[in-house]
Amino acid sequence: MKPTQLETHPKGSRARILLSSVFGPYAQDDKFGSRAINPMELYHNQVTRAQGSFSLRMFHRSWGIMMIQENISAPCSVLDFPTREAFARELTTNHYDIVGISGIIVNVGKVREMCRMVRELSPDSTIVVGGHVAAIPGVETMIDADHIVRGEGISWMRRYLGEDESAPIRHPNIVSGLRTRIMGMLLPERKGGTAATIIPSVGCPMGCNFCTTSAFFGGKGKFVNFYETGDELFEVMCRIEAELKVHSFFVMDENFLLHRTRAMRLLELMKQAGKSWELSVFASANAIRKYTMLELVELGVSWVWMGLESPRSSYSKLQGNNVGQLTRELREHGIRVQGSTIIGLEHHTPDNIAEEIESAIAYQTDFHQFMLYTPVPGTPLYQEMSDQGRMLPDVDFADVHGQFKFNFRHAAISREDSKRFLDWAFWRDFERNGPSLYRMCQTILLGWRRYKNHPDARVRERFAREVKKLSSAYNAALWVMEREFKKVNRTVSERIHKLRREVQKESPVIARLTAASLGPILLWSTRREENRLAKGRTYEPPTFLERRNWVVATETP
Ligand code: B12
Ligand code: SF4
Repeated sequence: MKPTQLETHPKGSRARILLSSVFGPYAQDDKFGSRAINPMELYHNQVTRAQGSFSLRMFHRSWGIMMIQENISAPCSVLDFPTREAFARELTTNHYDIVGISGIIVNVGKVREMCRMVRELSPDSTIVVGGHVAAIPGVETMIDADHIVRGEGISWMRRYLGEDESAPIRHPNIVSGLRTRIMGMLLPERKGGTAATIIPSVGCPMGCNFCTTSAFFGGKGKFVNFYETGDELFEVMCRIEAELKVHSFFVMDENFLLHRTRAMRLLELMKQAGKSWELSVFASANAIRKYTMLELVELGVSWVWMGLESPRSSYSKLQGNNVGQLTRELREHGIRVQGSTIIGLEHHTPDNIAEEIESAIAYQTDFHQFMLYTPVPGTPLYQEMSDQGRMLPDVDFADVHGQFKFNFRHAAISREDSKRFLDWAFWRDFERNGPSLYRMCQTILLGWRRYKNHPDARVRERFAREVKKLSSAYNAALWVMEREFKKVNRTVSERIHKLRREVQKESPVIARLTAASLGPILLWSTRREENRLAKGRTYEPPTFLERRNWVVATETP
């Protein structure tokens, strides 16, 4: 390791840089730390994983390295989701002065292997490792890197290249998801069909004790804003709207609504310009409560990811909030809710855990993530558990992702039982509430009925867009879900039937026609998918290689 005082790279902005995510395949067990239960898929990994062919499957690019690439003037390649062979090929077919590797804690084995490969195949390269993997105490002794970067990476890389680290942040055009698949159908990827990702900031000032993103970017009271004002954000969104032809944004900010001044200014500008945008946001209950439902609807909030930690826990983000009522209200206003529940909080015991899970499920959120309470290196919780001698010594970092078993000694629940309770929570939510796609359809209908005659044309337009999908493709999906869910829970199947009838009232001809024409095809693909999944089919993201400032590099050796 080099001394902590950072020296600028001798070539400065002329240095050639490779930024890579860790290698796949991911959804399999291997010696580098891939795990079959930890695929590179957000929903199937931790939200809809028990929903069989109804699980929402999609991939997301590695946005951290895309952001860094966009904000440096050095010639830079981004290699996303490589195989080991593709990484080796890139190292040997091009000469790189700097190789940056991005990983999170579960990936430490892969980061180690990639550092080894760089030393062997490109020995003159400087190795820089960033992302959450850097939070592991003593990581310097686990991997052979020259620099290990903790926290925000754009400013670090700019500093290392001798560039202006406080220059405005340029936002890359990011299509939020790719290769989306549901009920055995791969959705077509047409321009503008998928939301764009916007990253206004990293970190969260709430500082919940288990939260790794908050801790990594400074902890309680701290975060890094890329765009301070609503004006800056609006400008970025307008540009991306025009370039990607989108009107829907996935706002990747741990607690977007917490920054009310910025959000309200954004709303003002959206109104002035007549923007009928849809925003998917992460927000804590206390932040959501800073807004009226109408403000949220006008701002285009159509999907909220919200922690539902047990009412008996002491997290300040929940203080004074009746989360059940809030969830109901949001859905009644057409806002899809993705709840997040932690299994294995300090007060959980084998006697009360089922009841706690049942009450979380009773909120009837559209989507529900369950995660094990997990002390992750770098967080206050990890420190506390280490101080108390409660961390289990032999747990592989590849298994510390909250979807397997406890990595610490819980006061009342065993490691084996932690997995049983977690798996049961996913199953029970599916069995009692039905597929998330069906719940989403319910929320869309509620929103449409409430706002279809709203005086603001932007709001009407947004709900009209949503209901169009509901009465066509989604209605065909409802037809299939109603049939297939009889095997799981007849009562839910009847509820789906009722919803379908309601949808048909809104759009009698189209809804009937699509159910009759598309329904049987979807039924066939759903059953085919069930068979494939039963035989162990998994999905992997494609590899991306993107170069920036590359021509300049070849002209100025
Ligand atoms: C999108 C996402 C994913 C995507 C995959 C993205 C990908 N292509 O790898 C999906 C959904 C598939 C995913 C999966 C998982 N994820 Co995830 N994911 C995220 C999420 C929501 C956003 C990441 C992001 O883009 N952030 C915005 C960018 C700008 O920030 P950033 O990536 O941290 O990058 C900055 C710095 O870290 C740094 N940096 C990053 N890379 C590099 C490289 C270099 C060279 C340098 C210098 C700097 C640097 O600079 C960047 C700019 O400041 C984060 C939460 C969050 N808010 O960050 C969780 C998060 C990263 N995921 C996490 C986890 C645990 C997982 C899973 C294990 C799932 C699970 N069970 O929870 C799996 C693992 C998958 C696998 N097999 O590897 C944790 C990581 C915890 C940890 N301490 O390691 C996070 C922090 C969520 C959380 N709070 O628990 N994830
Ligand atoms: S409110 Fe959410 S994002 Fe913020 S610190 Fe707590 S868990 Fe993390």
